[in-house]
Amino acid sequence: MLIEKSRIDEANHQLSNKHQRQFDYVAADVKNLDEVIQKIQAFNIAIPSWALGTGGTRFGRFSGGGEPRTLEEKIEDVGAIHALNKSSNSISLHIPWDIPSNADAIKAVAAHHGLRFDAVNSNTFQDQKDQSLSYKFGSLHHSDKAVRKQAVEHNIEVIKYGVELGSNALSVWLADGSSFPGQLNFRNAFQNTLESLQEIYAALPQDWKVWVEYKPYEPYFYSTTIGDWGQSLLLANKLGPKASTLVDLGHHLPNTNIEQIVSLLLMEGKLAGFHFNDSKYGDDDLTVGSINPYQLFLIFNELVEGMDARGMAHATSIGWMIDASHNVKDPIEDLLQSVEAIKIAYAQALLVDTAALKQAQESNDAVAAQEILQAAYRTDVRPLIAEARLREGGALNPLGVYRSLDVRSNLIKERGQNTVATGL
Ligand code: RM4
Ligand code: MN
Ligand code: MN
Repeated sequence: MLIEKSRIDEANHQLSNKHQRQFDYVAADVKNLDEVIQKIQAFNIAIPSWALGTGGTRFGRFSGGGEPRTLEEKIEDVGAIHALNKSSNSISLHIPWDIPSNADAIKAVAAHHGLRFDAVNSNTFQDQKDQSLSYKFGSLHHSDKAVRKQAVEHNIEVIKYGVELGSNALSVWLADGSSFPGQLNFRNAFQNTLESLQEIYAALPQDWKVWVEYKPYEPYFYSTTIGDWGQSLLLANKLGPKASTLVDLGHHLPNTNIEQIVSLLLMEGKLAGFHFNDSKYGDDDLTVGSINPYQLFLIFNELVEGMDARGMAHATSIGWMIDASHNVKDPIEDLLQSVEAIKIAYAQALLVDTAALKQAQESNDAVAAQEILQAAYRTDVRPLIAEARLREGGALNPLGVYRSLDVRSNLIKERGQNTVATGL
């Protein structure tokens, strides 16, 4: 369903006075206001094609209806999100959940909504119907060379789809691991993974990158072959300059200092991409910022500081993507909330008084450091983000417009109550 610009303008008109009041209040204290707004305007977060349907757990799945039945319909949903928030201008495909049968036609649908294709993702954690060998005991790390070869070939095929769509990165997440002590020889598993990734690396086009994602557990519960950022970085360093590490916020054991990890990966020029979500316990894949928005801010503070130290463009030098699952909420509403939370944390990080913080660090003034960080974190930056959206032609209140236009009911009418989207 296309969201007409006139409906957005109408809704914005009604909120205009209130917005102006709130904007003026916060803007008065922002140094380099125009630069800050422009950076917020430029910052986009990719939407994964697998997150537009209802997610499930191993216990069940409760669909809210109107789920996209095809890749085209998924693109339409991302188009609706982007029309409202002007901050989600790309989509990331998971193959084979979403195979573009006609790349040109799919590209045209995406372009119609102002979208492009972000990183493509391979899937060697599930067996497909027509597949000859099983991934039950892993893929790129498998003890059997024939299974490794099948998984390598799948990744190379995913690159080919990506090339047709104009994407330029392959994102690899492996479920490979073990559930019981003694099941695996860790070194062999690592070496096999490295060799398989080397073959995939050799197939990357000139301007392509490969992003190596890590995860400490699940679906296997004793070991994961790429279990943490050290193992991912080790692989990326051995592979070469086109390889780097992808950080998924949910892929850390509780209380891990993720902001320190991103700081060091940036220092090494090895932070490739980001999967945003939030969690209380593990890879919960909850709405970004719903559990621990302060941690998200601290991560963004390191991201902004680290990217500035290397002269990197915030919006484009790292792949920003949501990787979440929606079991309870309407997926589109959940994604709108996630994008908003990311932009809030980013805007707050832009407000940190970096010169004062540096001084506090050099004089070991922990009190001042905390005051500086929390002054930025406690600023209500929502009017700045709304203003950036307005300047891009989006809605002052995306969620409000989505609800007042009753988009979900229309999608249910159009697609049906019991449709099932491919994905998680
Ligand atoms: C994994 C990981 C990957 C994602 C899959 C669906 O836990 O986060 O990035 O592609 O889930
Ligand atoms: Mn992920
Ligand atoms: Mn995950």
